[in-house]
Amino acid sequence: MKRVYLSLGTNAGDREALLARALERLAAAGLRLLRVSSVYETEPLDRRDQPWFLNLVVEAETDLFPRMLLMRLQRIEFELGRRRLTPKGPRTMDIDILLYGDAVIRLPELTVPHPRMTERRFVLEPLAELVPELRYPLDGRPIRELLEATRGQKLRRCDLRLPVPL
Ligand code: PH2
Ligand code: MG
Ligand code: MG
Repeated sequence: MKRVYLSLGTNAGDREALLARALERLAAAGLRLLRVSSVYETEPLDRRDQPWFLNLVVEAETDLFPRMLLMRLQRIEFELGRRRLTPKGPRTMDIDILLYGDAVIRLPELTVPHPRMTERRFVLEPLAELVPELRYPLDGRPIRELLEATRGQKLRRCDLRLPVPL
């Protein structure tokens, strides 16, 4: 059983409903959900000319191997309407593997820890909420320090808290 952290993001369609549906699908796809962070509304990074996102982080346990986990996540993205038309453009659901136990994975289709997680406040803020003592596995930097460097990125914590399907 591995402890995994996933980042969910959506900026197209009924974002709140999509997050709730994604959590249900995750729970049905071989993941035991342990905790879900607050929901954050976040300014778009990379391509800035697109709507703001809702983002959150999920802590879960799974027996799925990384490749199989990735395939299940991609299937959920597809079922929730994701079509890869414009790279980095608006999407109904993006589910990324941030951490998979303490594994370091470098496959053509999957890099873990997620290569850009250290620069993204929309990942670090919800992740720090769940694991404030976390250090980035590759260099040991505390998450607080990483967060500090992303203060310029705009976000706000939303009032809603999604139910964790068990
Ligand atoms: N995902 C991206 C690119 N930019 N910006 C925010 N705020 N949230 C995201 O989830 C996000 C993004 C590519 O996956
Ligand atoms: Mg992503
Ligand atoms: Mg992705």
